Order: sequence, then structure tokens, then C-alpha cells
Amino acid sequence: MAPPQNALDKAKSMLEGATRPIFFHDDDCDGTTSFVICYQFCAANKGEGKSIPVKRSPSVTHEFLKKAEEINADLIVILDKPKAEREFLQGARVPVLWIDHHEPQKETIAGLGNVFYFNPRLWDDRDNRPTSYWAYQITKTNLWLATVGSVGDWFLPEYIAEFREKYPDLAPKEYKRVEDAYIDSPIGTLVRVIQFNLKGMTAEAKKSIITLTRIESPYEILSQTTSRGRFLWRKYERLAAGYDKVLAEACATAAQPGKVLLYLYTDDSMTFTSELSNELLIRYPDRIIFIGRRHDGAVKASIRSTALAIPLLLTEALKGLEGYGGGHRNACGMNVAEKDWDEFFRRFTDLVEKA
Ligand SMILES: [Mn+2]
Repeated sequence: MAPPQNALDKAKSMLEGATRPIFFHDDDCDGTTSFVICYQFCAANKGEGKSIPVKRSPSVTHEFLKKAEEINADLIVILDKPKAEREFLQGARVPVLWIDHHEPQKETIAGLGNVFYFNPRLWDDRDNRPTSYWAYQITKTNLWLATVGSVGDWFLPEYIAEFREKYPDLAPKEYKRVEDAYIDSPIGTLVRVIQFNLKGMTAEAKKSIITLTRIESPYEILSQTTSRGRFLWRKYERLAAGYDKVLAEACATAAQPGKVLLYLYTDDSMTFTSELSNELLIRYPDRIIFIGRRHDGAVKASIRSTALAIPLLLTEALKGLEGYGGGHRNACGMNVAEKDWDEFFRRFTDLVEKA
């Protein structure tokens, strides 16, 4: 079952009633677009919102409470964060609206009357449509950002049809799968603009987020019709040069035979690991995508596959070596000491070839 209308309405009225909402959101494309959708919705209802991107930790910890107190917030909104500390929720003296689509956190919220937890998986465990999708269902505003946010989180929403009607030049083909929109499309470019703007120094990323809250149309960015759109585009362009270089190198290594497509890079200035592995998986769906970065005497890598279950292979290949790894069935992260890298990778490819 999909979340009922009254749950969407409840979230909507909480946003409508807020005059000083504070948003703790994930610092990826989905979390940030969700924030902008809700922020602009509140602004239209005279609510003055504040963005607190929650980086590194998957959880909103109790230390964040003082941020809400500092600005005298009358509503706390958590967006796209899989976890929050009970101490944080319990200590909040104002209502909390928590919208997420990861593993439901029933125990964390049990008995807390001030928390409204909206998670589609409470109604249907297979429903993990992204947070930006729900932000759109709740507010019915910002169709283009909701589309970009959903595609950025690997989901093609049904409202892509409306998007296409409104912006035919931004969806020139009929996209059937999220992969079609994710690369080589204007929507994919907008996803990248947001992803790249969130990279780098915190202060710089914050400035980009604030700028994004002022954007009214995707053309401001894509055609640089305003100075704020130009600002986001420039940062994107600066990083795109580096990204295109690593992408070209990675595509070149794809010519080598084998089930595993390995690309190792040493550039320390910027990490593109997750964007790169998504794109390579679309371009080479039959391969295991293995993207690693040499850093601090270790190799840190991300592994993706469309079909093969990776965690067990990873555990097996890491046995007795200095390293760790794990994650989801088709997407894992791992870290191994540089001295053990060759041995690890030999074992890993052997296991993949036999699988
Ligand atoms: Mn998400």
C-alpha cells in the first residue's frame, strides 16, 4: 500500500504552519533537492527556513539540537537521513517532521508524541521511492527539482511525463528507465550540477545550497540566464573537467577483457567515486564496476554490479588481509591496505570469474 493521503496532508500542514523551520538534510542530490522543495514551500507560506546539511554521519546526532535552539526554530525537519538519535528527537522542544525512505526506525521514534515519521516503507516494505519524490507529493510544487532529485537517487518517477510536457527540450526522448535520464540528458546534467556543487569545502557547498534555494527555473542553470544560475554552472564546469578526465580513463580501461572493470586513481583533490561508478554501470551493465582511490597507504573502493551479489565475495577475498568492506547486495564499499591490494584483487577477480 502507498502512504495514505492523510499522512501526506499531515506533513503538508506541519510545513505550512512553520515560521522558522530548520532542515537537517542529507548532503547528496536527493537530500538537497528535498530540502529546496520544502524550503521554498515554507517560504511561500511565510516560513523562513534554515539548511543544515548533515555530512559524514548517517545519523542526526544530539549535538545538532543546539542548532535548532540557536535560531529558535518552531519546526525541525529531517530529510533523507536514515537515522536520528533518540536523544535528539526526545530533546527537541518543538515538533519534528522526519521524511525518509531507508530502513524504518520504529524503535527510535516509539512513544515520541512530537515526532511525525513519514517513511513509505511503513506501508509497503518494497517502497523505497526517494525523499524528493515524497517532498513533491506533499507540497505539489517544484516539479523539475523533484524530477532531478529522484533521478539523482536512481528512480524514474511517474511525473516524468508531466515534466516532459512542461519542459520538452529537457526530456527530448521518452525515458523508460532511470538509466536513460541519468546520463547524456539535460536531466542528467542537472543531477551533476547539484552533485558537483555539493563537493568541496563546507562553506562553498553551503553557498551553493543557498543559491539553489533562489533558483526558480532549470534554465537559469542550463542556459545561465541569471547570475545565480551562472554561479552554480561555473562550479559545475570547474569540476566537470576533472570528472570527464577520469571518466575517459575509466572507459579506456574497459577495453581490457574480464568481468571486472577496474579503475584506480590517485587524484586526491576531489573524489568522484560514486558518480563514476553509477555512470560506468550504465555504460557497461555486464561488468562488475570496481572504482578505487589510492590514499594514505590504502585503497578505498566502491564496487557495483547489476546482477552479482558482492558482499560475500568481498568478505571471502579479504580473509586474513588488512581491510574491511560491505554494503548492499549490488553496491559495496571497501578499504584495504596498499600492501594487501594485489593479493586482494587477484582473489576477488578469481571469485568473480568462478561465480
Ligand atoms: Mn535518498
